[in-house]
Amino acid sequence: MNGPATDTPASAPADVSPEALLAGIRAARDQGLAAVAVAATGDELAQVESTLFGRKAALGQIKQGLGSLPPEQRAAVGRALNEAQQDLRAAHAEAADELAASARREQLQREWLDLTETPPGPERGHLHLVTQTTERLEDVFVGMGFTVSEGPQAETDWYNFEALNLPAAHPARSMWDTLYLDLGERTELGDGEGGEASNVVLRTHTSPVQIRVMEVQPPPIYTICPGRVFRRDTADASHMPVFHQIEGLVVDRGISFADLAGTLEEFTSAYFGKAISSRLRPSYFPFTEPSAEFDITCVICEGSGCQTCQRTGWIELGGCGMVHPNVLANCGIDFEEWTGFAFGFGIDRLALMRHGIDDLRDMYTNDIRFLSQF
Ligand code: FA5
Repeated sequence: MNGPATDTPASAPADVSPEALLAGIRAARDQGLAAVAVAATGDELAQVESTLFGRKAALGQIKQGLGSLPPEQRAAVGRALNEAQQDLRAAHAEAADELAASARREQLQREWLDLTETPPGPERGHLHLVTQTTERLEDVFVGMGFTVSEGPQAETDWYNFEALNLPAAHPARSMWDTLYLDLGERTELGDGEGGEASNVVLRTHTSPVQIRVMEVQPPPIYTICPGRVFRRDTADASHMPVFHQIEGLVVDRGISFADLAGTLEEFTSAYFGKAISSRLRPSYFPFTEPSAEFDITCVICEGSGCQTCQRTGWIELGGCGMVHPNVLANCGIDFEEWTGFAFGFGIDRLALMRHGIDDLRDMYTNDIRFLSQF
């Protein structure tokens, strides 16, 4: 493409008669318009601009010669000079607009994306590993006769702690570093038995759903409560501040610790296969008595001992125990007639173990290369 026609700018005429100056102005204007017309890029136009309006511009030099004209001739030449300059400025501005618009059109063409395009077969999206795990757990428990219950993620102090036999001064509250919500003027969550609005927390476990179920459903109760929970934990390989738990609750006549152990064993082999079994270790939870930790055979080494299970052959999955009589009483259930058990474990850690994932955080960085493996 030809470069801009500015290589030989019109120069100021040596003759400074009005006629000569007017002729010089016309020549400079025509040459300038031609240069603007052939500038094909923003850079070329910028070059033309400095030639037309810079210090050495032809019209500028002619202007300097105006002073030597007699005053009565100066006005006409000056007017012609201004008009020529205005013509050049207008042509330059129009060319600049056109070049910018065409650069934008080219950029859009280059960067055009078809957002309706779907990637071919195997790259299609699928459920997140944690959702898949939750759905599988639900299937296993529903197959064992459990229903599925849900509760709110923002809970009052009553549901998250007090009804679960954790009164305000109970030292066990320190087991869950809690995130409290500032609701300002809103009080609807804090009304009634649920406590004050300022005592609304992001639930620290799924156990409050037990209370909500027992409040409205008379026994017998066989239910599981999966859901998202929140703690003031710093993210590391085995902790997240937002994670998922699944709670199990059974309340019926004559329920014993043996039923709890049998249910957890049944679940373990249904979910992990026959090679994996469960065991209970004495522990403490304020809402169950007696309480236990629920371990399963290490899924990595199948019990022979490895780094993941710290050579014990077992991995801790969650907590469990017989529902404390105070908890049954808080929900209006006669603990002389009914007994029950409850358990709760972390879904994210369960998925981690089942798939031999090293670091819990990998599940939440949303790297498609990681997620597409599951
Ligand atoms: C509880 O939350 C009890 N509500 C469980 C329970 C229910 C006991 C019913 C008795 C009866 P714990 O704080 O241990 O217990 O948490 C249970 C499980 O949640 C842990 O075993 C672990 O698998 C998981 N978990 C706890 N903190 C985190 C975290 N920060 N990130 C991921 N998983 C976690």
